[in-house]
Amino acid sequence: MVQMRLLTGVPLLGLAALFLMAVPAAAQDKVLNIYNWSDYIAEGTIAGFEQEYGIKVNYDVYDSNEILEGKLLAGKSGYDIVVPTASFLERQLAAGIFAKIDKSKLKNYGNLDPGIMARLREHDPDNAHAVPYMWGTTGFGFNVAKVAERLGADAATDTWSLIFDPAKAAKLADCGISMLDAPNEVFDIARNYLGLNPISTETADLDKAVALLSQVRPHIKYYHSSSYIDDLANGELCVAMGWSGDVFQAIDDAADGVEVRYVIPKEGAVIWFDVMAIPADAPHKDAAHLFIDYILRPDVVAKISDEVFYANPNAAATALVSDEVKGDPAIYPPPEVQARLFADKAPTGRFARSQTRAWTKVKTGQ
Ligand code: N2P
Repeated sequence: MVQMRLLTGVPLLGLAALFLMAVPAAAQDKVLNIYNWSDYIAEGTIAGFEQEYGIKVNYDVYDSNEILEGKLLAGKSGYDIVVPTASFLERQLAAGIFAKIDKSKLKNYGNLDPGIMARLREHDPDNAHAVPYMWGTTGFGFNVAKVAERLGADAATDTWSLIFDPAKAAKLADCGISMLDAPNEVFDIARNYLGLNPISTETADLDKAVALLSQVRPHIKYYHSSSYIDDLANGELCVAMGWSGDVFQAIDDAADGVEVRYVIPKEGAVIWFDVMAIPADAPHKDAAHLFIDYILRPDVVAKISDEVFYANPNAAATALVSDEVKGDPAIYPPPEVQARLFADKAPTGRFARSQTRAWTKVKTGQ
């Protein structure tokens, strides 16, 4: 029927041309290409979507905003859904690489927490290009016994000095300190530790952060943004700068006799929001909207939070999230903890390039 109407409506097109257009159009929505962070979805989330909609999902993962950004800026990534951090999406919007979200296709959109949507408008005016997925903080995880052995049972563990004070880092180096390979956040945290504006774009402040990070570099086992989950769990690291839920996954997976804790340090930590967005050249935009609406279902997203230990932005889902997760002040921080959190911002232009170079210098020591 549809093809008949098309035939009469477009008399100039030959039958073959119509089929070439119509067949891929029908087939196209049977596939969805998702590019998401590693360790960031529940066991049955994708299978549940595939079953319900008859759409095959290709699911790839990354552990760095910079890697995602590189692919998006190169264009033709083939992805239909990507999950940048909102601060990164903000600078990527200028490149015109995202499609607008068609909210009329999202019947569950009203479940989103209005307070979080207001915060996101600072990155994405009118919430036009992004729907929040999960949010969390950047603090650190530590091995309780190993840190106590080296610093003393009474040593304070609620402070970034475990990583940034060279005397302490030297004592902890043998049991392993890791840092995220997430330059923007690491520099924000270093500037904040030094009492500077965490999102300063002053070269002098960047130089001070580089000096701090370079001083402790000899004590750092590695810079990586996902290996620390297993290594903390197995007792192969004793302090790991990391993302809240990932450290909680390590706590959950910890081997017998390994006790790991997550800390939002007293000096402060980054709060960030990861958002679902559709690349402007995404081949399957209808399927992408179906998937976003599926994630907006309270039961679907509550399961993800329960498994990956990140807070979700869905107000209607909170009642369904386990008490263990929603009752943990380091996952759903109450106001007094939120007061210690600061938002990140991805720099642009010349300063962004200086910061990228500075990071290479920190990591290589040159
Ligand atoms: C998931 C990490 C996502 C947090 N493993 C980074 N924004």
